[in-house]
Amino acid sequence: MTEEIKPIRDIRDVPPVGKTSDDLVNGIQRHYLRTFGQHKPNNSIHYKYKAFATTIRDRLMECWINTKEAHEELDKKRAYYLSLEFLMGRTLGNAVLNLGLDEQATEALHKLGLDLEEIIEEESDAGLGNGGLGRLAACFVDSCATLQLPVVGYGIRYEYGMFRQQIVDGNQVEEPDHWLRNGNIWEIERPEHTQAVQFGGHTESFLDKNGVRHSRWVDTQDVLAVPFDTPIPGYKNGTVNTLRLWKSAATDEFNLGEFNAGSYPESVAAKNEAEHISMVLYPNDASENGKELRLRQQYFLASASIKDVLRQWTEVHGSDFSAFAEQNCFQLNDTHPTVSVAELMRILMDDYRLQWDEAWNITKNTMAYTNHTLLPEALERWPVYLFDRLLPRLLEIIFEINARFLSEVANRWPGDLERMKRMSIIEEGPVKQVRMAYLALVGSFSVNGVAQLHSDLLVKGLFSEFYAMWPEKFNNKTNGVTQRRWMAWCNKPMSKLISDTIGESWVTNLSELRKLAPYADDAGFREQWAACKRENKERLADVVEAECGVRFNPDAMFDIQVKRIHEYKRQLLNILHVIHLYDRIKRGDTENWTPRNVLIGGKAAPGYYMAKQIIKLTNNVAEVVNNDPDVGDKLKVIFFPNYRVSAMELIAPAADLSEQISTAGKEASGTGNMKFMMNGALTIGTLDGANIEIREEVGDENFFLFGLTAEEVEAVRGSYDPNAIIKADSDFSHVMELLECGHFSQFEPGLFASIIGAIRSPNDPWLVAADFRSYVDAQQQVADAFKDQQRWQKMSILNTAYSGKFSTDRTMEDYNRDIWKLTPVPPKCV
Ligand code: T68
Repeated sequence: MTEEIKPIRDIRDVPPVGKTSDDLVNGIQRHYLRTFGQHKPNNSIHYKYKAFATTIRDRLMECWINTKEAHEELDKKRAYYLSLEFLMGRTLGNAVLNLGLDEQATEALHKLGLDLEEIIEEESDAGLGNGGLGRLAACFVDSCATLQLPVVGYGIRYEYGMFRQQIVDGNQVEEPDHWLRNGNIWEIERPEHTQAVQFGGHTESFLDKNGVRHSRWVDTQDVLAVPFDTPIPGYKNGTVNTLRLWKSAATDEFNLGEFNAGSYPESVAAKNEAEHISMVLYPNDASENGKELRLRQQYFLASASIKDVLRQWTEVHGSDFSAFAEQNCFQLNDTHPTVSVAELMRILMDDYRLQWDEAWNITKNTMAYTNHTLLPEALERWPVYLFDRLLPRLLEIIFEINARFLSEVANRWPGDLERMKRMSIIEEGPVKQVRMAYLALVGSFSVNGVAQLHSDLLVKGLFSEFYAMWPEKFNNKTNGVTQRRWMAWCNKPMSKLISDTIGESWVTNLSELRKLAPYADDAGFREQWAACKRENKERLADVVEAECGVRFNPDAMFDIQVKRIHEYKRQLLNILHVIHLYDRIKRGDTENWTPRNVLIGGKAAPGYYMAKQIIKLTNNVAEVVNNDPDVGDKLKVIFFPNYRVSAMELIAPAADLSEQISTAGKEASGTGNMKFMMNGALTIGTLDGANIEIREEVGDENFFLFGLTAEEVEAVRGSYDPNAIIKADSDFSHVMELLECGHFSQFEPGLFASIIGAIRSPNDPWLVAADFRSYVDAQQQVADAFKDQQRWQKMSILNTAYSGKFSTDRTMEDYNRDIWKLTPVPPKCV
């Protein structure tokens, strides 16, 4: 008797996994026993987390396969989001939410004596990003899946993500973030799609058999790029998109080819060099430091991702690239993956023998570039010598792109050599540099900023000469955040109240929140709203007490500034205000006082001295304020350590006041501002980045505005006299006296000299002193408004109600309408 053999051909031949709580219980038990080999009950949460997460992952697999098949079969246009950073945070809770398994999961875990929140806490954050730019990429892929857009995220699978921040004696200490230590349930290795990436070597030119001249890149040292895929579920729609992250690995030749048998240990050690590429995320959010490893990372991502896309293309279309640009779009997340422009040219010409013009037409109609900063020091440049050593063939191509581009400039502005110098992709000087932003501008069909003001300033300033040449390339795409994570998941009490009041459609159509506006006038609703906020504040207060040993009174205002520590973001201005409040308390000026809890959090780049000083100052001020019996509950201050995505999930829902106080014209957009607004916080802010649009949406009367405008900031330079400002303002003088007499550094006099010097410097680019008075006055308006809780709750409700614009669903629709032009693809047979 021969048994019938049933090969696994299709996921649909396998019985589907059920979605009842009992199905989940069975799944958890089965994985606990059979996948993880656990049989005795024990106290460790580790395997319970893994068994549960695997059970949830099972429910994504069919949809993942169905989505991929639909994309392949339809063979429609696709977009690729190329980003050195994807700041995903935790995956489990979001997967449960998007699968619509919230209730069943809670019930299943309850039946097993487990608690969902406790299990969720076991997961490490995937901290593969610095801040806004990386988190934006994570929100984008979430929204693309919800909109069923065929978009793949491509990034690097860093072994170590953003460092863990410890505070020791008030100072930041960085600890490596080995986030993969306990494994990662969510990734699936795809060794079959490994790509080789070349480095080093040199170029040769040769004639083919038809006598046509070509180039090739030879004697290279190759590194393997191994893809790991993470599922990105849409919200209750059967779509599961893919985030593909590359890990570097040594090739076999790396070990054997270059070393003789006598130096085996050395040859194995050489593996390291290859494996270093994906080892660690660079923790600088603004200024680049020109490190070779960083350029290796950038090319590694660009090359592996483009090859992966071309592999899929040629499987279907062979070497016919005539429709490639119509069907593919690469969105470059800042200049970091911009070497892609040259890499696509190289492959099309050297591997597929396309002529320059043909390859260039494809390339420049395929690439789109997003800029995230106006700070000139953050614009990437790479030394030509480094490019030449690491990527000689790419440098040749960049030179050729530049030569052709400059001849266009010369045709347009004959004889204007200075303009050519300014616009050249290659910057002349003692060390020649490749200007990556210019390469991106020349090589893309679309260039966008991330908020209206930012996009306007780009075309007026930094990129004005390119705008004069190609005005049609430039556009704005105001940022957003995903309301699934930043409301539905992280703020359960408010989400429930909102859904009970206006229905659930806001989860996929955030503008529906407008329907809440009339309820702002309903006292009963305001009371319920306040109760939600209070519950969230209590939850945060408990964590703050456990982490920092300071008790926040949940009735006091929660005044919050969390973001990377940077001078332009002006955490210092916030601290000056805190010192001013402290000074008032000490002077007995506390009539009609509004008690506040001030929370500041964020990481400083490890080499950024001033940012680290600001952390130390915050901690020292907190120490004095929190331990002064005269102060009591009137004012508490803490520095929240190790700020990260999962911390924000706790913090945003608990905020009353959102601090968005950057020097106008410096913050490209901000996205934390949007999370706070959505969660019913009021903003105190400058006319900077997306604050402007937030204020437009919610109305002037529901926003606390202060400070110079971007234009005034530019105008004040040259005549700025901070010492005169301080002298003329007795509140400010008191604050400076406290700082300067060493009140917050009693055992280390002079500790804050550099901060004091920066505030008093006529060259302070961030104009802290210029905005002090207007900030303190606006803070007084905030305090007065908070006293009137009816009014405050009304404003809070309206902030949520008018936050609809700031969903990444809207942002992605904008990108798709103007740049990508993709057709949504529903998965096969849902
Ligand atoms: C941020 N940029 C902007 N950069 O500062 C912020 N940079 O205004 C904006 O909202 C956000 O991008 C999203 O558009 C960053 O976060 C980086 O993190 C970064 C990382 C490496 C190198 C340079």
